Amino acid sequence: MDSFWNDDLATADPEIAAAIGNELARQQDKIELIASENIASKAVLEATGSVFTNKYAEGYPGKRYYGGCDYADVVETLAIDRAKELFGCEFANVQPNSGSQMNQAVFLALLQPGDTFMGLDLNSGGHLTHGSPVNMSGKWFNPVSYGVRAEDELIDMDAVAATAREHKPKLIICGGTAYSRTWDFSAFRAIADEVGAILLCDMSHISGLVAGGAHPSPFPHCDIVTSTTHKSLRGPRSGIILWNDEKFTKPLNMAVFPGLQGGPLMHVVAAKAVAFREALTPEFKSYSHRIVENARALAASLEENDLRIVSGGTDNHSMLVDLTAKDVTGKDAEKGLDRAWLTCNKNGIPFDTRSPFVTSGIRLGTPAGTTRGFGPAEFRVIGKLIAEVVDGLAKNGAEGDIQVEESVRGRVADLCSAFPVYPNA
Ligand code: DSN
Repeated sequence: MDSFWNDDLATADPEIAAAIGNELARQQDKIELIASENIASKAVLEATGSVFTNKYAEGYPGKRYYGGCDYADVVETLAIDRAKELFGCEFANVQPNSGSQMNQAVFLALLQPGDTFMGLDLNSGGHLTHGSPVNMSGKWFNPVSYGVRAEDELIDMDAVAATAREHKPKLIICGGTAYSRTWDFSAFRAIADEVGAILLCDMSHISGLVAGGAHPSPFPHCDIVTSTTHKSLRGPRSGIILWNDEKFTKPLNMAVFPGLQGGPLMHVVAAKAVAFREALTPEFKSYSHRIVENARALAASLEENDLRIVSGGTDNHSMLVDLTAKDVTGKDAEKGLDRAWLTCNKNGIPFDTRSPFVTSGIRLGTPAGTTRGFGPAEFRVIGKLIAEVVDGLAKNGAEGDIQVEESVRGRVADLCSAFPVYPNA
């Protein structure tokens, strides 16, 4: 028998093993503030790395194109049942490989090329797949965007209604990647009903909050709900589609397979089932509320330290920090904070005059820090540390203040050792 079957990774491939070890150390030693990232449980990681990697299971439970799918059926059926229970809906497709593919499946199922749809503008916090001109959604369909108001940086529902009346979209998408306020799903429903549109919520960012009751549910208002599973929901890197009306079942299932995908990633489907089970627990409910409490503490601390939060605060897990008054770019802030072991991403702010490669803001989120155990006290400290680094950049330009960054690294190290990631790894 070839020995490679039984070698562990360190023996079989020391270079990849070393990179994985270094990534674990990075996640342990730096504070993760990217709003779309999290730290999945060991059980989720174990399922993701399981022998289901080896299995083809094209089709759906009970109707496969391959033999040997008994246990694939078990995990997919559990994943479907748990997703339905978690989000209180009638139907679920747990096969989409990613957020982009879940949204593509909705387009393939319900629209024809050239059809008009509405989504939140990327510059106001939308997503590439909601109509960006560089994405298939913007190239093959006719997107009409809505945005936030200049005065308060909140979604202008009157403008959404006026745009919908003018363009009569077939589909309206609510949900985004950098909008920190509560979505008014019933207001979107009223507009969709008035113009005869299907209403899709892409709740990827907030699905963990919805699961735990820390953000209102898009059901029953939305016809279809999509979500990635690795953000606040804390599962494996993947996507799901949920709905209530049976008329969508065949088109959506056919769009995922065979429309877009072949064999589902059954190891990831198994991990999704594990994550949904975790999210059904009272502990997860408490976690989801702590994410929001921590985000409010972080936003308040940043404001106390002279940094402006877009829209004046947050209702969810995330916030955009406007660095315009400091004359610091998002690009320099991301780099300076990384040097200080605080990981985040540069992000355009509403009406940003800088390019997406530079930007005037950073996006911050609390799901990962909350998972490792940080509470409001720690997030208040983190807000102060961020402000110190940004002030160093404001004073010295892109290279920042070396001494301040060194001092921040020390305080980050203290926080990270007090709240370890995978403590027994
Ligand atoms: N890239 C994700 C995010 O960071 O929000 C969205 O797909």
